[in-house]
Amino acid sequence: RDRGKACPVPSVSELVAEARRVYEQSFGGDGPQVAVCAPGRVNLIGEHIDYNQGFVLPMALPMVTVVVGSRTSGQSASIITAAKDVEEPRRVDFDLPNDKAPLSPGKPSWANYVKGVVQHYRAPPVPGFRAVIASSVPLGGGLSSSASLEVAMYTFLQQLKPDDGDKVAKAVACQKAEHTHAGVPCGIMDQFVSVLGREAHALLIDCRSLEATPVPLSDPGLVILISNSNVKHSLTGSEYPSRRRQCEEAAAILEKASLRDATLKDLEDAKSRLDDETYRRARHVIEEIERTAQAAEALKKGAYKEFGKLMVESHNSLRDLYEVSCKELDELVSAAVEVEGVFGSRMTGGGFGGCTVTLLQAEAIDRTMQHIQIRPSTSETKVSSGYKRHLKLLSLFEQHCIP
Ligand code: GAF
Repeated sequence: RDRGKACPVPSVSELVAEARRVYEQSFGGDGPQVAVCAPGRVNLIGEHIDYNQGFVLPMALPMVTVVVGSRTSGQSASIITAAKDVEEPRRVDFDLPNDKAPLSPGKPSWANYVKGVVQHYRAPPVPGFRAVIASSVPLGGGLSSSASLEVAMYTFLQQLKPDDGDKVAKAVACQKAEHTHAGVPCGIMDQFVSVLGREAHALLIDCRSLEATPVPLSDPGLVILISNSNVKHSLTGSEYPSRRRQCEEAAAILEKASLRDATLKDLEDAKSRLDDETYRRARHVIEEIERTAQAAEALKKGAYKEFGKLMVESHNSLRDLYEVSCKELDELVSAAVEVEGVFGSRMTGGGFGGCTVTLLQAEAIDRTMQHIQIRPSTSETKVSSGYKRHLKLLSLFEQHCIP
């Protein structure tokens, strides 16, 4: 594919057709009874803030994970992944958990997201099932491929055996699955927006109260561009947990329940009691929480220049203070902000690779993509006409079930 071109996102029906084909080939019979999907996300601002109980501003994407499948009469589950770039075995069979025998994580690692959701499903016991997964969310691209799999899987189980339908509790159960079965002590942002994201809106989430305010993003003159550095990130290493630990240590030294409660003055007063790294991590968090609140206000007013400036400040802070960026992400951001009509750009998600997100004027899209020489797997989400193409798709997220 040409460099500098956007790549098309497969539609939900294409993904369902692919999953259905694999299902029929592998399990035979009448084909799957149920098809569901859940979106990935891009975070506009508020990075590494959710586990510090502050504000984040993500939006759901037209890229989704699909699960198709059927209930079976047995006490076991069979799952196949048809997702791209999976290097481990694609099929896993396991016995369903009960009070005496919980489901432990194991190999292949992609199945741990599924097992975690089965373990934490809020209306146990889970009945027997067969399922196939397909996804258009790039794996390890920082766009929440794992949360979209967890939420799609949970939604699938709801179709087999309904729970009480509480959406926030659903997001929390999926987050728990990631903690216990994937070993990532993540915050709530990704699962929350995958469950509660709305079409043509970002979601300002208060990660302490778990209340969310939708912020409209439907200006036809505006485009959100996602650029993939093609550096694969993995949050299962030690960096993500160590950042989280440093934040907790800083909060304890500042005698606060979390860094959400700390001011810059609190931090400066305690500076002599913090090592330099912990100080810088805490400073990023305290300033980023403030930036996110300001950015949400700016977006509501259509003050895109101000929003863009805050995005760049956020990126610089993630690069210099929080140290979760990498050379490729820095280059994408520097290139993007050189283009006339670009408001701002930053890395998005956990970092160490993955994607950048850029806010720009719709008329600047071609020259921006050319200038930053987007890598082949880059894709574009237009909040204007391109996004509307996905309106139908996003309203499916609300039902979480494809007829
Ligand atoms: C990852 C985590 F899963 C989120 O909870 C969040 O902390 C994010 O990194 C950083 O903002 O996506």
